[in-house]
Amino acid sequence: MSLHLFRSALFIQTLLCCRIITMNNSLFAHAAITSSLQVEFYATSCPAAESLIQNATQAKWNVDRTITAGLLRISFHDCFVQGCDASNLIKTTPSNAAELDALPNLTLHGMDLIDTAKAAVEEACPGIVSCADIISLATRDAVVTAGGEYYAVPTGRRDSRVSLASSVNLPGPGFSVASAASAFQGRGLNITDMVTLLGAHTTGVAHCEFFYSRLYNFSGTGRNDPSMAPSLVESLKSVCPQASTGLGHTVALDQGTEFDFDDSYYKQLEKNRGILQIDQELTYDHKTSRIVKSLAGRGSRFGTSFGQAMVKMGNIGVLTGSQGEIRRICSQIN
Ligand code: HEM
Ligand SMILES: *[C@@H]1O[C@H](CO)[C@@H](O)[C@H](O)[C@H]1NC(C)=O
Ligand SMILES: *[C@@H]1O[C@H](CO)[C@@H](O)[C@H](O)[C@H]1NC(C)=O
Ligand SMILES: *[C@@H]1O[C@H](CO)[C@@H](O)[C@H](O)[C@H]1NC(C)=O
Ligand SMILES: *[C@@H]1O[C@H](CO)[C@@H](O)[C@H](O)[C@H]1NC(C)=O
Ligand SMILES: CC(=O)N[C@H]1CO[C@H](CO)[C@@H](O)[C@@H]1O
Repeated sequence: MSLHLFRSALFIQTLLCCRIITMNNSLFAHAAITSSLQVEFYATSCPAAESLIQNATQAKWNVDRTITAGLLRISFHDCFVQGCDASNLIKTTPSNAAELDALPNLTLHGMDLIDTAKAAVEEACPGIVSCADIISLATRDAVVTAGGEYYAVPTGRRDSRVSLASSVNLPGPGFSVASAASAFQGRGLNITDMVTLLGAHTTGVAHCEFFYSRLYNFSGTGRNDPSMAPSLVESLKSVCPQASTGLGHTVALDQGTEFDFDDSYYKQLEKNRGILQIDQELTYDHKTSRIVKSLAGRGSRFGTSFGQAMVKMGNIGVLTGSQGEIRRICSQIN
């Protein structure tokens, strides 16, 4: 049996963190097409905004290079749940279990920078710049600071007044390529967009819990995932011992250049050195393997393509005009 057939047989392996996608696909696809965001939306209403956000991001990065990964993951979780409306920054209150209460949030970080940047723009121009736009702009700035290519970020998003733990419905690390692709499709993102956006795994880390079964009991076989390079299996086992429980330690998602925003993630996949099952699976699925090859290869267009895909993701379900609000504090509805 070919490795490909073997792998596609395992299909959806849901970890505790992730429920199966049940979302109404037409909901998000519509919003993605009708976006009315524009580059430099704040040019007259708050001309210093982008520079203030960039400076705050740079200052943070100077002391903490993990901020790039933190922001990228915040962007992904924001846009994929109810649209890019900063709904995942809201703290839970006694009367509302917000998105942050859902299990996939557990390891989100970087919200402190959003608060710092928000405080700076509120001082310059109160009540003008949304938290949702700050997420998008700071993420771009952090990508550029880490060596990625610049892309202009369309803005004009407004912040949601709703955040519900029960609406968190993200693809999980054990999803097959096909099920992950359908989660992206439901938000108006095609399979090329998905492979390109997963390139964000060129930076940041994963906790042992999310790839543990690939080391010790891959799809119930009692053995490691045969598609993982044996040397990587050994080194990951030493970081994630079999007896450990809970989230445990972390390893770099890109075993090449952890903090550089580059195409090394795809090169590692080509060497069977992907960390999450969904990462490695991209090289085995016939729809995605060629995309990985081209992003890993000479003349890779990853730099430019990533920015374009981020702009596309940034359109999902946005609130504009008089919808929602401009939050005064990003972690609280006004
Ligand atoms: C099928 C889609 C995806 C799945 C299943 C997935 C899954 C995961 C998992 C399980 C982790 C490890 C979390 C932890 O241990 O703390 C992770 C980390 C990360 N993900 Fe994804 N991800 C997906 C797509 C994306 C996208 C589209 C982006 C951004 C554009 C992204 C950005 C990141 C980053 C930067 C990290 C590292 C976070 C950190 O170091 O704090 N992911 N992802
Ligand atoms: C899904 O969206 C369609 C089109 O907007 C709508 O007619 C249908 O009722 C929705 N289904 C659910 C389960 O929300
Ligand atoms: C951002 O930092 C640069 C370089 O230090 C500085 O010239 C610029 O004025 C800062 N931007 C704002 C809006 O303060
Ligand atoms: C996916 O969308 C991108 C950007 O919108 C487009 O350039 C590309 O041709 C599409 N790819 C597929 C496979 O549909
Ligand atoms: C591996 O997983 C299978 C299926 O979930 C389970 O029945 C088996 O006990 C596990 N083996 C070990 C060694 O944990
Ligand atoms: C950062 C954050 O708010 N994390 C929350 C994620 O969800 C868990 C469990 O529901 C909460 O206990 C955390 O506080």
